[in-house]
Amino acid sequence: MVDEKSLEELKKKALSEIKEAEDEKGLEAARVKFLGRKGELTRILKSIAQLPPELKPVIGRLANQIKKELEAALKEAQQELKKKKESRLPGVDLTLPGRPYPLGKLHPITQVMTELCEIFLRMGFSIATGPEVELDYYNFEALNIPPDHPARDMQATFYLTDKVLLRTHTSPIQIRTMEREKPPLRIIAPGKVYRCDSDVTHTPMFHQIEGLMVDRDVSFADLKGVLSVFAREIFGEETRVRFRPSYFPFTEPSVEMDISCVICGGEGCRVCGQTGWLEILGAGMVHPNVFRAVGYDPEQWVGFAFGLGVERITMLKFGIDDIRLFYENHLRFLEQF
Ligand code: FA5
Repeated sequence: MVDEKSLEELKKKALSEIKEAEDEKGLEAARVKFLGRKGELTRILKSIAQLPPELKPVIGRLANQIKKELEAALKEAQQELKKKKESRLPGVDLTLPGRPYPLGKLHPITQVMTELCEIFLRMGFSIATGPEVELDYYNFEALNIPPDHPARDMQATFYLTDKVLLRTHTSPIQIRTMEREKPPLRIIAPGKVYRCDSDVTHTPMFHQIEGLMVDRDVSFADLKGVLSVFAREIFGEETRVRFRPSYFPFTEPSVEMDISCVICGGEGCRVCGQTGWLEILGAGMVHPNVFRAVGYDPEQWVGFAFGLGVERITMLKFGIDDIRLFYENHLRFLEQF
């Protein structure tokens, strides 16, 4: 016979099965089991008529109340399932953490170019540019290197025609700027240059930054001052630099500036050719013939110029012993900067 206790147990069982149903099929099975035509609670409700009269109202009321509770629980569970289904897109698990986006970065050469330019901008230089496909006149002749001059062999040149070439240095921008502007001036010219060269410290395309300062009383001491400040800013206060006499047809006197090799600490290695020093730039006082070529009076104007190799500086800064790594574009190399 049905009593209050067995009804409470039935309710407990039914509620827990409703709660545990994982999908609509499971929920429907629970409904049929307890509230279907032959369901456990339905059977009890039908048998109430046969109960002794004193039990009928108590059991009847309880059984009906449980029926309502189960119906409400079923409805609620159905809504929960629906909500879950809506938040789930096919094949997408929204509970997984997001994938990090790989961030792009500037190439190490671009980073160092920018840093170098900023140092000179702080010293009052402004930026000038020029074409990479250049006339022989600007790359050589106006720079005091006439045709057949042996100095042309210093820079293995890619010629496009007899008179047109890929610029071998940024120095033609000196000429183009002086043709355009009147002195005094103070410019830097960053850019790509090309030479038929390839080994651990040379690539066929590389970057230079040209510097040019022209005024009435510029001296060699100014040149040394500007370049020493630049070296200390980029490599640190304790950097050792040395100036060696050199030769460029467009400067007189000419020098090359070396920096103590940071790869071997000055001991000698394959990068510095066992000397302990690495050449990073060429410089000098502007040759009077260059001033004449652009129509400046060499009696009135003096100036200094320099041209530095950006790859060399980047190698020293980051301790890289093969220049070709910059242009092989392996992500494992590039991601370190
Ligand atoms: C010149 O190119 C002169 N125009 C520099 C100059 C400008 C002198 C103004 C005086 C006045 P040089 O050929 O030495 O000079 O090259 C300058 C720097 O470019 C070198 O110190 C070196 O750091 C770098 N360099 C030269 N060739 C290569 C190459 N193939 N790959 C990478 N860097 C190079």
